[in-house]
Amino acid sequence: MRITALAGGIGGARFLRGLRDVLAEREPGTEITVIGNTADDIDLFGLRVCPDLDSVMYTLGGGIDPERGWGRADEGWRAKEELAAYGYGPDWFGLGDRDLATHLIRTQLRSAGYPLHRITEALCQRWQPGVHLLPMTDDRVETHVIIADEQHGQRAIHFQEWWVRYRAAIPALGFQQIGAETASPAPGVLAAIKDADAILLPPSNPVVSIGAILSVPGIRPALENATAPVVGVSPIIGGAPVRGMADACLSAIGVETDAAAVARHYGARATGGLLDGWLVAEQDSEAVAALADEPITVRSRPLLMAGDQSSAACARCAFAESDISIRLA
Ligand code: FO1
Repeated sequence: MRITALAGGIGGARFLRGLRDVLAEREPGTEITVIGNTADDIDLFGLRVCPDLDSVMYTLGGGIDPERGWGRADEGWRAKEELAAYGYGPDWFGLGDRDLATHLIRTQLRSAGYPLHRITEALCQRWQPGVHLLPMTDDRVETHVIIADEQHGQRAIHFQEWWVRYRAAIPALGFQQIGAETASPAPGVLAAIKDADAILLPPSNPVVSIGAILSVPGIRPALENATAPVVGVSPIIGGAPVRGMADACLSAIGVETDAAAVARHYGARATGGLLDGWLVAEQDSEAVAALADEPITVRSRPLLMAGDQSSAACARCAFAESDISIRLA
């Protein structure tokens, strides 16, 4: 069986680890392809940092710091301290000593002309994540956040500055995926969608993660025309994002922070959107009734992931117990 998932960072990575473990037990031999968001990527200190690809690679490869959900376990910060001692910024983005090795290798291979999908493949040789991790594109696409500016009315800052430096506390007037209009899906991305037996939208940020992946020309139409059912998992539980600040992103695009509103934002495949199935947390079971008029199979399941076991349970719900999985069987 072939499963394809679009994923952002921390929440998506934890879900995918659960999915991989559930499928290894229930559907041995299943191939999982992850199309990773690269619009969070940033150039810092001359290095190319790919946060969402690295969160998936480290989380599934066993190298992640479990509390942070990003960067390496058992990390040191000597290089960061030294940069700060030189007064060499930015100091708001922490590059750990172990994590630096990944960015040094990626930057060196990039300078040698290797495309990001090949570099990601090379880095995954060490981590063996148990999925085929693909960047959404080999081209440069970056999410920039439009904020108010006293002098110029509006200005754009890099997503990471908004997210990490300002903790998304500055109201976002909009998001732009810079470069998306001329980007192409990375080799293998469209085939992974076309050949999938099931396509999953994990509980990643619908705007700056899933939305960024959909901004790459060709990817949204491929999903709309895919033969496989598309099942999404709500990133909103009890009216709030499980982690991260998806509410700050959703409000910026005029979408309510609730499980039904996000499903409507993705749309039903039968009416030109993306979803055949939508899983909401038991705390949001009212979303099942709220979406009754949408041609989407909606189920409420225990989705809250805390620790490895529950992310496996969440994935089990997302795949093995929904009506969609029965159609898949
Ligand atoms: N997130 C933070 O909140 N603070 C940081 O200093 C930080 C550093 C960092 C370094 C490498 C990396 O791969 C991720 C890092 N992140 C940090 C997380 C990152 O901002 C988010 O994982 C994604 O961009 C959003 O999903």
